[in-house]
Amino acid sequence: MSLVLDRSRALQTRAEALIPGGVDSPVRAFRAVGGEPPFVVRAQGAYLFDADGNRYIDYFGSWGPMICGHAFPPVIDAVREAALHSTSFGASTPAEAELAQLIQDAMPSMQKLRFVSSGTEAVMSAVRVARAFTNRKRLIKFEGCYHGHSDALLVKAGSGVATLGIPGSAGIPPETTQFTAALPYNDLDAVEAHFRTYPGEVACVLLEPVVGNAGTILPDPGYLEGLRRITEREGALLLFDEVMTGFRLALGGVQGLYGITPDLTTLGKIIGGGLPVGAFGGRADIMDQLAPFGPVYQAGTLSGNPLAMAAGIAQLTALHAGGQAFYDRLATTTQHIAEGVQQAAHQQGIALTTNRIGSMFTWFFQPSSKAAGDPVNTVRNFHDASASDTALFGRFHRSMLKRGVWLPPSQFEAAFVSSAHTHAEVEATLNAARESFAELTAP
Ligand code: KE4
Repeated sequence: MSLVLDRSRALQTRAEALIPGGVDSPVRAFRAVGGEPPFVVRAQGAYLFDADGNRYIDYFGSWGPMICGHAFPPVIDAVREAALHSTSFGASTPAEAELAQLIQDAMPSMQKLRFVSSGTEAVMSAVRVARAFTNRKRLIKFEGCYHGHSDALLVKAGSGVATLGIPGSAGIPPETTQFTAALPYNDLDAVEAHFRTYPGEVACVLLEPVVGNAGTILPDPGYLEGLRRITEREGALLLFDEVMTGFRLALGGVQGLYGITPDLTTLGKIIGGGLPVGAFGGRADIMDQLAPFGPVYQAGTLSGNPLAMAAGIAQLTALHAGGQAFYDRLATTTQHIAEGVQQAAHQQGIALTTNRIGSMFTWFFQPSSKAAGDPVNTVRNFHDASASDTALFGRFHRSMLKRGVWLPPSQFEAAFVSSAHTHAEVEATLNAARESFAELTAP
């Protein structure tokens, strides 16, 4: 069985002549999994369709935004209607405060917030305001966490940096990252030690409260509470980067699930309904440091873009209406998919363990340290994740792709399920996995 990708191959050749690697974001190039990336021409519900007419069940959902499935009618209608009135004004619009209210209703810690056009911008801006508010320089991040590609944060990052094995990145002077410490996730002692070494110098501790960019990794019981306690004691700010988890795991994000109030939060992906939106926000006394009234400069031509606001309002309105029942259904579908494949792997002698929470999951190709019955969430940090057999993951990815299942093209990414994934997609995915495992173990 092989995939016909003739038109995608020709499109790749054309793209590479104009765009580095033929991609606008490195992870799309399939470097970590091998094979040729299909070029997508349209998507609907749980499905992607490529230039050669192949159909795939989508498990990366534009890397998170498509929680309601592709071409979600309320989003499409809202964007179509907004576009009739022009596509950008560079002036304030009613929609910005409307979307901000939908966010604040779900995450009351975001007393004030500002929209930007990407998650990278959101985290970069939040770090700047944290440094200004505390008058401190040092940052603590965690290995495997990815917070976008701003210079100071590309230190032992996850996602594409981990995928491509880039230690940081070229082009970033060491002077820029000298104040950024990357500590092991789920290790409070390491955080305590850093504060002992640099008392009064740490502006903020930032993390993905549930990690997605090393694959899915959950906080140990007490970990987030410990970070909150330490940062409060030390006068440092706690920044939850919920660009991926915001509105993904619950209406109130990880901070709502775990009952932790961060000082700052960053969002993206879902709040834009697939259009370019990021947001950063938190305590009003911190956010009021921002221009035009405060001393911290931050700006953006397309920040609060009317089409992006319309898409975000439509998607978040649907999520608010769906409530907990929406997220419960997502979690149930995800459990069937993640655990069904886990079981098939065990039955067919493939070493695989699953980390899963809500509609995020990752199959790590490594032995499960738990009994086969409950092989969930045994990978606790990036070091654990790095022990995975990435070559085997690559073979699995290629095998599933030709069977019409498109997984995120990296062991160090989270997979996502949408409300458009139904029993039919679950069964098709399990069948494809069983056939793929048989192929991987064939003599
Ligand atoms: P963007 O600048 O890509 O919109 O957001 C950066 C970002 C910040 N924080 C978190 C927790 C994120 O997950 C991201 C971006 N996530 C990756 C996927 N793991 C984006 C995919 C890509 O780089 O193409």
